[in-house]
Amino acid sequence: MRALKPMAAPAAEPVRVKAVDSLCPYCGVGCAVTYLVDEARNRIVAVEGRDGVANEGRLCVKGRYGFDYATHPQRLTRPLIRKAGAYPKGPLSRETHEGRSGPRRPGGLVDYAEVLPHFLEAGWDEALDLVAARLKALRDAHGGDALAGFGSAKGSNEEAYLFQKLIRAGFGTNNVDHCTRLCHASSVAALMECIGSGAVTNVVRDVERAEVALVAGSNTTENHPVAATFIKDAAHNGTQLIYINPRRTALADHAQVYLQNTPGSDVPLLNAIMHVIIAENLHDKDFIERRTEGFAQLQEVVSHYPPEAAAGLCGIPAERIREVARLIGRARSAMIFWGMGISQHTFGTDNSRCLISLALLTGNVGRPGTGLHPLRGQNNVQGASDAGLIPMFYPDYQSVADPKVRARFEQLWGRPLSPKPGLTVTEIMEGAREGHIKGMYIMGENPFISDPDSNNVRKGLAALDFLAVQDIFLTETAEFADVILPASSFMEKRGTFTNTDRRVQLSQPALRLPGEARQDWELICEIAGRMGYPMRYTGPDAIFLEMAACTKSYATLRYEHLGTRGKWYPCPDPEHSEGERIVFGQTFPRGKGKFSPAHNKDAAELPDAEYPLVLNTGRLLEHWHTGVMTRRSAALDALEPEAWIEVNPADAARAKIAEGEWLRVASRRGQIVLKARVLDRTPPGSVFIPMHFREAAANVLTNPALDPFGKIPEFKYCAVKLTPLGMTPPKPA
Ligand SMILES: Nc1nc2c(c(=O)[nH]1)N[C@H]1C(S)=C(S)[C@@H](COP(=O)(O)OP(=O)(O)OC[C@H]3O[C@@H](n4cnc5c(=O)[nH]c(N)nc54)[C@H](O)[C@@H]3O)O[C@H]1N2
Ligand SMILES: Nc1nc2c(c(=O)[nH]1)N[C@H]1C(S)=C(S)[C@@H](COP(=O)(O)OP(=O)(O)OC[C@H]3O[C@@H](n4cnc5c(=O)[nH]c(N)nc54)[C@H](O)[C@@H]3O)O[C@H]1N2
Ligand code: SF4
Ligand SMILES: [Mo]
Repeated sequence: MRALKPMAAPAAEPVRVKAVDSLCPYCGVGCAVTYLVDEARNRIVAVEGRDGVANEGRLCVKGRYGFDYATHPQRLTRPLIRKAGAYPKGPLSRETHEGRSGPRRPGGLVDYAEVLPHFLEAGWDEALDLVAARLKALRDAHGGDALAGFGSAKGSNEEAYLFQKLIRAGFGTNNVDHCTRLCHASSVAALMECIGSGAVTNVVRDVERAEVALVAGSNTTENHPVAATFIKDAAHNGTQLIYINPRRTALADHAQVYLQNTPGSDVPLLNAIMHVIIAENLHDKDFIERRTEGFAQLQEVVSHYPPEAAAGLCGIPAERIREVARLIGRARSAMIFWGMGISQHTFGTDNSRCLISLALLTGNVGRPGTGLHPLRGQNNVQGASDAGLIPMFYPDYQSVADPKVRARFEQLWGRPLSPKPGLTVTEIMEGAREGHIKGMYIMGENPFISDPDSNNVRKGLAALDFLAVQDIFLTETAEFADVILPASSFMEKRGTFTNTDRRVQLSQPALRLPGEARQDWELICEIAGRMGYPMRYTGPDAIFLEMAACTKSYATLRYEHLGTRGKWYPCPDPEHSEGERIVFGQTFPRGKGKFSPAHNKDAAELPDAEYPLVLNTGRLLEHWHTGVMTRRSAALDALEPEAWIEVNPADAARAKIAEGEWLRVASRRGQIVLKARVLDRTPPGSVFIPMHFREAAANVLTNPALDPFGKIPEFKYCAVKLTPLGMTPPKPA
């Protein structure tokens, strides 16, 4: 026990606080924190960074001040059942989603007063029986493939493992997916194809040992802020930082070379860089010979991209391309990081293939200060994928279509399993619209706001015969639900979480559950049992043991050895080792690394006379995705309280748009209203909208067109037009 003055209370009396060593609940950096908890009031009073391997005491504003969502008065505390006849389903407070956005509700939260009257509070047995009975009836009448589940990268490995097990063994379908589909699915598709593993090869902090670091399509300072501090430190200590992003975000200020390329032009830019490296004989012939295949194909494709030709496509002068190629080609070690600006395109897999080719071409894998690092987003998106929350894979990326693998899992789980790979997030929503997906269980995701083309998602969610949502708040998605199950937040649970570095770390409960809310893992088991598939565990450690037994990369990990600092997987020695910081020094999981060259392609929807601007969407430091958590955090909400759109000064002048003016933004799919910020960070011809604000949700506008390999939507590119509406807030229509 430590004595500490609480942040908020004006008490003169010191409050007794307990220190709980755990993790930050937000991003994939996986910072280690200590929560200082007032146990009597069940409140976190302060957060301190601790000596985690990923953060060494450092925290960003979310880790430090974003904890209070967990004790927000709107936490769900009792199960809710939709009243008979409370239709039409869907956001009852629908100010945005049909173009009627505006300042009506500045807090930007679901209006509980408007929504709650459509639901009845229920007891646990009643709610769980209803969920199980309805899902079971749909399964028995239409087959398992009429059901689907979205699991959560905000939950632990144990929760992800149980969730996919319930869907596969209990529902009888592989229709289980999660937000990785909207995130790095294309990167993973390319990594699996080219090296045979989707996880990072080197940890973030290896950047300290890199001569060159290339960061592409990542707003690192806002989205992986603590990782960015290590990249910035390296840049100040001699690492040559190359930064590729059409939008000039803060990392550009620390880069040796900043390349502000045309949106969607990474393939021609990277091909031209590789063209120069080969032309100037800077490629690593020994590495190519020993460790790769397909070099001739790469050579052929990049021969079509001399810098002078590529310059016209990517907007970077030929001489600058040569400079960058020489920087990378001559470096003894170069490390590559990438984010959503690479992955979220209809050619996201091609973008990643080119980055992988660049690493293979220059022999930059498997050594200190080299490697491939797709920066993973959610605090447990790496772990949720490892645990099998993916429609085509059981845990550890073992194919559901492989009869031998399937037989093993049938034996382990005691049920016949479907040999058919399941549908992805976006395909499931389409299936709901078409009527062949009839029932869903959504845990810890908010697809109505996070999936592309909200007006179409609305049709899918509303068409379901039955929807159960398990969350900590009544989200926009939960407004469509038939049953809402109040679950545990990060602050209330114990479990393992795998960060972007493959570091498996243990969380500890800091708070007691509010009201009658229950642990996520228990709810999954309750539903399974009531559907006739008993799942019984004594706690998260027992679930972890079962998962580790069928997940090779976790096989040697045990709760009792993880300590307060966790371990990297793969971890050869259960007792002592830290795990592997760098992998693939000798060989790749697929044997040889494969060059998979790609030609330049256009985005699915290009600007034209009617919709002349390119829309780029993404994130802000202070907010988390659909805003459910961070807009309920007092400090974070105060820092970024409302929606805005970034417009380049040249476009603003042409359209006579003033700073702070209200704009209508329309695409072919919908329209929203928000305030203009005139800033030259976004290049002329493009605008940027943060995705966090439900009252002006970016996804009303976005294009659901998919990358053919990763099935990821084109969140980073569609065509929009702006209409200025003056300085006074427009009345909602
Ligand atoms: N504060 C905060 N942090 C987060 C999250 C959050 O919601 N809020 N979410 C987490 C999650 S799940 C994820 S996946 C990560 C995402 O982290 P990032 O990958 O940084 O994601 P985005 O903000 O979507 O931005 C990606 C960048 O790509 C750029 N870009 C757009 N088009 C192109 C292009 O054609 N080429 C190139 N080279 N760049 C382009 C954009 O301008 C933007 O700066 O963040 C994680 N961290
Ligand atoms: N336009 C546009 N759209 C995008 C993107 C973009 O860049 N642009 N990025 C995409 C990406 S990369 C991602 S990852 C997705 C994210 O999309 P989502 O995963 O749908 O977004 P979140 O807001 O993180 O939703 C998390 C939900 O989990 C709940 N939750 C939090 N903790 C717990 C818990 O412990 N238990 C339970 N049961 N629930 C919990 C929260 O209340 C919230 O409702 O968005 C995608 N959508
Ligand atoms: S960098 Fe990520 S994990 Fe670290 S404090 Fe910030 S949000 Fe949390
Ligand atoms: Mo993500």
